[in-house]
Amino acid sequence: MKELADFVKRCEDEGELHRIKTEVDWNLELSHIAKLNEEARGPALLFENVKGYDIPVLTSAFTTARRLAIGLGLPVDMSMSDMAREWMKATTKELVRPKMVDSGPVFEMIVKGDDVDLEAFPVPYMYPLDGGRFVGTAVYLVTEDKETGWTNLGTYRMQIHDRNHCGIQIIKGKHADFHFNQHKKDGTKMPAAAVIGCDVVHFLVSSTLVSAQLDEYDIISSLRAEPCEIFKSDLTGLKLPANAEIILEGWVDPKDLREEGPFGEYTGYYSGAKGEEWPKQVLHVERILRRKKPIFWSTTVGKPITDTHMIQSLNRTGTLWTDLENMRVPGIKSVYIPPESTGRFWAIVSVEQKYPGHSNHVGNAVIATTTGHYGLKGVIVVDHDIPADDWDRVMWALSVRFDPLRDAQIIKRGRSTPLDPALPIDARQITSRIIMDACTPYEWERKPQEIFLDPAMKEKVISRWKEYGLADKGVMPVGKHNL
Ligand SMILES: Cc1cc2nc3c(=O)[nH]c(=O)nc-3n(C[C@H](O)[C@H](O)[C@H](O)COP(=O)(O)O)c2cc1C
Ligand SMILES: [Mn+2]
Repeated sequence: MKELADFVKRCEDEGELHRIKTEVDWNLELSHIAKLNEEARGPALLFENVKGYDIPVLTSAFTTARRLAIGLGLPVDMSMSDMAREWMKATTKELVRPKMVDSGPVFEMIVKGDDVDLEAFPVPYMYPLDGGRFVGTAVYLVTEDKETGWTNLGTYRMQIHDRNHCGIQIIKGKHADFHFNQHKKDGTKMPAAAVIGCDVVHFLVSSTLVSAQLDEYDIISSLRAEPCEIFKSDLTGLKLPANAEIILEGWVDPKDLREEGPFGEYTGYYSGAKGEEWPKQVLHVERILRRKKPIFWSTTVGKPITDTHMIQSLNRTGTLWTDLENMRVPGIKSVYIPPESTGRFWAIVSVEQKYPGHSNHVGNAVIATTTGHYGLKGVIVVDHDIPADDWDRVMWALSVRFDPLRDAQIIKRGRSTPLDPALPIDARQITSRIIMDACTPYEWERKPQEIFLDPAMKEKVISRWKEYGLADKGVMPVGKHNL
């Protein structure tokens, strides 16, 4: 898969795409259709007739595990945790490097100077109290490190201010913030480009906590097991994807900071109310590279579960697992950051214990990783018989293997996210965390006796299952429970 249209086609082939041909307004209607569709776990949507525009809008691309699997080129019935395992495997080998090319479909149309108009695209207005139209949701910003030449891809929301300016919400400590600070120090403008629509893996990776100095193009190429095609821009000098739909190119002036938002965020609350947040960077768009007939990609945000939460769940589980693997923490069986936790606030890890305190080692390791040290509120560790993504059994473990006084540890200070509505609006830099160890202590000599079925009788019953007439009723003896 090389471009966004390849994903759309694969979804269509799998019955996972719906084309909306009736006229839809970009002003609230489009986002409300998408949100209600996502609540119902519906298909990806391609809005082909957006009022006033002849460019289609793609939403709900990744609302289900099935479509994430399609996007990653994995078997469609793979679970989120198993997909994250594949992610970990692909990114803990020697990384595949991108390939430099001279041109690509994104050069079909070049719009410059006074012709630049961000409202030429069918940008949705999403929630009633939003501060404007957000041109960047399924977007990534490309920036470069002045000292090391490291190229970074990061997904940061972008709001249209006017024809050729959009605000960017780069949260402190994000990689584009590192690059911005270099320019702020020198008083120079930062070259930057916003990419909207590309091979879908680009977006999965740009919204991922890949470690600093690691080039996201390498991760993209490694997940695809094929070099992605990039070119060096003659305008900004940045390395940009040749197969993108739309690229907004220009620069960020350290002196031009403006209010941005509010925006109905993935937490289920608005963020960026007037006067309540820090002023945000602005992309001055000098040139637009685009296809003649691009697909405009947008993601709904808001309350879980939308495709934003599914994306975060998958890619953060992937990077957390990669980090744990790189730390050589033994015995990890599965890892999961549930989309219900907005795809970021809670992690669950299953471990096969091999020494006293092993499960605690895992809990502490999680919160020391790049993913786990940022915004995470809690980690639940379970024994190896419980898959991390089997919530029913995780709750069982918290009920029968967990003693709060012994097994919970509160860590008082850690990096938070300014979007966390559980923290006071003027004190969102730091959060506490909890480690909940729901494993039976390894060192116990007398362990409680767990119930299992008689293995021979279980086999016999399964072999005679049809005779009992239960199969005809659609009841099959293969639950996920460890009986
Ligand atoms: C749909 C979506 C929107 C996001 N919006 C923002 C945002 O506005 N600001 C931000 O700092 N991070 C945002 N994130 C999270 C970042 O993309 C993520 O932290 C990523 O690691 C940033 O790239 P970096 O690590 O290279 O800085 C968003 C993620 C998703 C999936
Ligand atoms: Mn990065």
